[in-house]
Amino acid sequence: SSNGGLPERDSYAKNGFVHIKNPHLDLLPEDILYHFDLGTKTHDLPSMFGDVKFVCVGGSPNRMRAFALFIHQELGLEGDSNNVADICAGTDRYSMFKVGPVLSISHGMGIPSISIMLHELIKLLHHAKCRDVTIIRIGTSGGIGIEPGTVVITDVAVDSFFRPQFEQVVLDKVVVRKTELHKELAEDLLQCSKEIASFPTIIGHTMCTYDFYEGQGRLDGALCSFSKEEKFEYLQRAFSSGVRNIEMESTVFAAMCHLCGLKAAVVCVTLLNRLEGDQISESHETLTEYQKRPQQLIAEYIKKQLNLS
Ligand code: DUR
Repeated sequence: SSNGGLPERDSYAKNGFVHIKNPHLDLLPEDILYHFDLGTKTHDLPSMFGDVKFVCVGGSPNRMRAFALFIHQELGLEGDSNNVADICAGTDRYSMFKVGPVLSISHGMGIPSISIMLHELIKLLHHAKCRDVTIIRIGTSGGIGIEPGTVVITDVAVDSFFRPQFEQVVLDKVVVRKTELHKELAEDLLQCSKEIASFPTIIGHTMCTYDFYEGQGRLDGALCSFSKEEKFEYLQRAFSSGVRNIEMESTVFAAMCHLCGLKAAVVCVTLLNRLEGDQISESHETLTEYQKRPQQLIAEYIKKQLNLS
């Protein structure tokens, strides 16, 4: 083979480049990544981002800044780690930080928000000619039948009907896309967690919904149109089908990364056990500690990949 005997990448990008499945894009004289406040005419994207190998995304701008600072420390990089600048400072939609080969970006809450970010991120990686990029969502979630603080590595992202698919409305048609994630990457991450071993980590299905309250069977929203019994019956059925946590971004993340040939994983900590309640009532300190767990796991994985540990 032409790639030095390495295994074929199957659906993963040829030559390691991302796939841009849009014939119209080449016709643009300039591509403005509006929500990042970046563009192909205004910024030298290859020199800014060409060396990126790991992209980590998560909901909150502050958490993704904290992750960038943490990675800076962990990789033992030069310079003032307190001085990591927001590349997207020109917009308050998303925040972006770069430390060596690691890009850390916030995506907000929910499918529409992460989807907009991913369109522009994938185009950015394309314009910058990045190769062999691994992308990981590090997030929070509600657990089903597992101890709060458990980290769930997603094998398959499923929708509210427990189907491994994402439905995108395109014009007035529904396009159904697979929500496959990278199996080997999930296994490698689980192996890393065994080496750290300071918190429980499992592999399981992740359910992705369009809402935090009624959409996740919560009884404590402003609206609730079902009984307590119906809630438990639904969550039990989710558990029986293999779902271990619920969040709001994984299906579209898996679908888009898969189509564009990015090696992708979803790693979320559970903030509560939904069979015990709906409100997130742990102390601020406990929640902060929980949210560091996916970061520690990914830092370990990145160090291993870079031969730093
Ligand atoms: N999240 C949930 N459900 C939970 C806990 C966390 O969806 O029970 C995730 C998804 C969303 C944000 O981005 O965190 C909502 O708090």
